[in-house]
Amino acid sequence: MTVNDIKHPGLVAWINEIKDYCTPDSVYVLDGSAEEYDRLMQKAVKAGIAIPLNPEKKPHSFLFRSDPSDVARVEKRTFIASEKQEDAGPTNNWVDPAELKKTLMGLYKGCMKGRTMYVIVFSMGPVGSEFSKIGVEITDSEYVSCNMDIMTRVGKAVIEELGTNGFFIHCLHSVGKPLAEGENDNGMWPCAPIEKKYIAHFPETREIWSFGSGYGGNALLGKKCLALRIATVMARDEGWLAEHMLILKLTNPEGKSRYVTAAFPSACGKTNLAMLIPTIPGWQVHTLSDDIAWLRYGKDGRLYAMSVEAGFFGVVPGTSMHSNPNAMIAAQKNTIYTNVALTEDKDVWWEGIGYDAPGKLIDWQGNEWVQDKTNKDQKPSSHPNSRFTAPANQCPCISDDWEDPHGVPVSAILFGGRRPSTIPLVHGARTWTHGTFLGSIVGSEITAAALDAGSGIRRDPMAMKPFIGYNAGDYFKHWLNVGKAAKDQSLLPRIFYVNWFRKTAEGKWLWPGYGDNSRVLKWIFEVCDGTAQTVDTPIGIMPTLDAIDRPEGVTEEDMKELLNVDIDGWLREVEDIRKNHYPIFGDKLPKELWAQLDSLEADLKAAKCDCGCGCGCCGK
Ligand code: OXD
Ligand code: MN
Repeated sequence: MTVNDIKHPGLVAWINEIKDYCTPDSVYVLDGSAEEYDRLMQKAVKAGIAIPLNPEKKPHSFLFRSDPSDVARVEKRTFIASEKQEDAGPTNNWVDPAELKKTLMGLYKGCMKGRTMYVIVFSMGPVGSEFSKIGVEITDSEYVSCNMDIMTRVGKAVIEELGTNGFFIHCLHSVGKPLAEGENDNGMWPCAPIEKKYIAHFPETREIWSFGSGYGGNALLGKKCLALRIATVMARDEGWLAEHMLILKLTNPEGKSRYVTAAFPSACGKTNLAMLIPTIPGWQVHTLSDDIAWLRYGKDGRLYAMSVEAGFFGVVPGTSMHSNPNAMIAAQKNTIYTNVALTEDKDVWWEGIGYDAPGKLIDWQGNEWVQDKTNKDQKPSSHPNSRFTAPANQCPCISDDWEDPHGVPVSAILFGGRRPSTIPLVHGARTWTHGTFLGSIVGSEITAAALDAGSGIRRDPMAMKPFIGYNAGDYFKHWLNVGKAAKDQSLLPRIFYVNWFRKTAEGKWLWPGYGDNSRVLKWIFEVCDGTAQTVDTPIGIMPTLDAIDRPEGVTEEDMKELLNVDIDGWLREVEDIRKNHYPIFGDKLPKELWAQLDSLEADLKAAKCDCGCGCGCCGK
C-alpha cells in the first residue's frame, strides 16, 4: 500500500514529515497480507539478515542473528521523558523531553538513507474493540515489520478503523544505520552502538521514539513501550490497569471455568504457566495471553482482562516438549527465531531443548559450535535471551475467547518471583489493599555476582518495575484507587502470591513446577468458589497441609516446608522492605501500604512463638 491509501490527514502529514527528515529511499504502508510478509522476509534474506529454515522441519520460518550489542531490552537506555522529573519517579531514567527530542532529532536526520521506510498501522487488542488502542510504527526494519505482523494486528482493517481522524500513538523507530549508495546490510544486523541507542517515551504526548536497536522490546514498539509504558499512563488517566500479566482460563472437571492473570518478572515462567498442561485429571488450562493484559471494569462490576497481543515473543532456552509442549508446537511453523543455533540441516537447536545437539551447529554469533558435555564452561550455542516469535492462534491450547473484545472476567490475580526461601508456595491476600501490598513487594532472588546493596532480592513491584511509565508511587496509589472504585468489593478478583521456586538448604527444588502448578491453581479456584480448605496466617490465607494434592516425589515433609510461615524469614523480609524498598518511593508511597507493612510486622511478632521452637505454634 502507499501513503495515498491513507485517508487520515494527520497520519499522512506525520508520515511525510518523517520521510522528509529521515530520507528513506522509499515509503511503504503495510497491508498485513501474507504475500507482503513473504516479500519483506525475502528482502531480509537477500540482505543476509534472515536465514530460511528447512521447510520440512520448520515450515515458513526464519532465523535471525542479532549484533552482540543488541540482544535484549536496554533499561539503561530507556527513558521516560515526562515534562516534570517527579512524574517519571524513582524507577525510570528521566531526561527533559525538549532536550531528549533535540538529541534524537540529531540522530534521526537522514538515518533511513538507503532503506525502505515502513508504516505499520497496528492495533493492540482486537480490531474494533472499544478498549483497543491503535499505534502507528514507522520503522526502517524488515525484521521489526515482520515481527509486528505476528505480534499485533496490522494493516487494512486497522487503517479503516482509524478512519480520517482517529487517535493513534506515534511510534518512531530506526535501527540507526543508514546505508551508503549501493550498500547492503550484507549479513550484518543493523543497529547503532549502545551509547546511541535510545528507547524514549513522551507520556504526555503519548509518543515513542526509538533509535539504534532492532531487538525485541526496544524495537517492536507495540509491546513494552506502548502496551505497558504508555498504556500505564493512559490507564492512570482513564481508570484502568495495563499490566505485565498472562491470562489463562482454568476449567475444572465439571466444566466450570475461571480466568486467572499472573504477573511474574521477566523470565520467571509466564509463558510456561500460561500454556500449562495440568497434571491433575480433568482440569484444563487454556491461554489468552503470555505477557500483557489490560484490565478494566465491565458493566457487571467485575474486572475484565483483555489480551492485547496477537503473538508470543517467548524466551527459547529451556523450552522443550517436557517444559512447554504447547509453546514448542506454536513455534513449529510461521515462526521467527532470533539468536538460536542452526543445525546442519537448517533446523534450530538450543540449550534445554531436551535432546543433544545433532552434530555441528552454527551458534547465535555465526561460529561453528560442537556440543562438549564434558566442558561445563562451554559457551551456550544460543543466547540466553534468544526468542521465538509465533502467532498466538498456532498455540494448541489457545482459548476460544482470547480475542473477545470485552475481555474476560478475572477471578484471581497472581504475583510471584523466584524466591528459594521464605515465601511459601502460595498465600492469598485478605483484601484488594493487602493484595496491592503483596504486588508491591514482589521480588526475585539474585545471584551473588549481582547482589544489590544490602539484600539479595531484586524487588520488581507487580513485575512492572521496567514498565511503569510514570511515578511508581503514583502507580501504587492507582492500584488502590482501582480497588476502591469497585461497585462491589466482593466482585473483585482475589489476589495471591505464588512461589514455584522454593529450594531446600541443600539447593534441591522442593516443588516440581510446570504442569504440577495446576495443583496450586486448583486450590486458588476453590478459594474463589468458597470451597477451599484454608487457614488464616500472619501473612494471609493459606492452604491447610492437605488442601493441595501432592505431586509425585513431594513428601509430606516437603509440603510442610513449602507451606511453612517462616516467621523469622518474614521479619527479615519486613525489615528489608522497610529499609531498602519502600523508602525508594518517598512521600509518594501510599500510607495504606506502610500500614500493611506495619500490621504484617505486628502479626508476625504476635505469632512468634515463645516456647522456643520457632514455628509459631503457641500462637503468641
Ligand atoms: C519480555 C520481557 O520480553 O518481559 O516479555 O522482558
Ligand atoms: Mn514480559
